[in-house]
Amino acid sequence: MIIIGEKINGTRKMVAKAIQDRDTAFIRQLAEEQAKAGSTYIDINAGTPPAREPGDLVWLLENVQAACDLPVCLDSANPEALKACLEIADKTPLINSVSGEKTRIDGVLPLALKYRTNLILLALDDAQGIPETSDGRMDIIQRLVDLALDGGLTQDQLLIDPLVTAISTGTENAVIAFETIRKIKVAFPMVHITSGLSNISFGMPLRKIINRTFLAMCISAGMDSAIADPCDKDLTGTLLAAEMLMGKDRYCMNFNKAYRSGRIGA
Ligand code: THG
Repeated sequence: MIIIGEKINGTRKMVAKAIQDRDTAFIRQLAEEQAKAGSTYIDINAGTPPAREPGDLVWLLENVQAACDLPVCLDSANPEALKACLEIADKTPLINSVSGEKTRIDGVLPLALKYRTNLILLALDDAQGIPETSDGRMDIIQRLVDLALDGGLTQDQLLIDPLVTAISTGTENAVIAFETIRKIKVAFPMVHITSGLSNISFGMPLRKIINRTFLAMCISAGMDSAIADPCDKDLTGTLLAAEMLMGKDRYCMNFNKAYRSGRIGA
């Protein structure tokens, strides 16, 4: 599983304050704990206005690089901020993200191609927003994968986000995500599939139970990455159990190791 640790996100109040105050210790702590908990990438999202974002995102990147050995996931649509980070990143980042929107294709895709980064592709565009059907989402994904491969990236460098909408606003919304995941696996066997988990449960009680169950069901449909909090032991336990049950954990080694080291369990 490719785990993208989501905790350094400026939409969270504590992180916004740490960015404002340049609280280096706080950000380094978040990077370190997510690295220890098994992250593959550390997501950084400054969530600040465009004029401040390049400086803020570079500051976050410098602190993550000082705190751990993991590459970052650059969670920004701002070409200036992305470029500044790509110039100083010491490991190949993951760019989050390019969609079918013209501003992203013109402003972000060329940076991913130039720096040969890994790249998240989102199933939405200017004309349709997020399509209501899995076939509508596949049309956009097909176009974006073609652009990325024509530009020299490999399938293995791509993570596709089928995009998740709230179950409270549409009975079929999780099913559409499962269908999209299955179709991506058939069309592009070597790409990775990722998703955030919290959109599914907007407007519902007991959100963590819904998020965790959704994660297990996405993994069973073929998802092999998640944007999540790896320090959440219940969530990580569900993730490792689902992966093991899918036949992707030889001798149950990952699950047992995580249990023995205290990453999962009470
Ligand atoms: N797809 C892609 N990128 C994404 C998302 C996605 N980036 C942003 C987001 N979704 C994933 N990241 C986060 C980061 C933090 C939180 C949720 C998602 C979070 N939320 C708390 C909650 O939901 O309760 C509230 C905030 C807080 O703790 O203060 O922490 O889908 N490609």
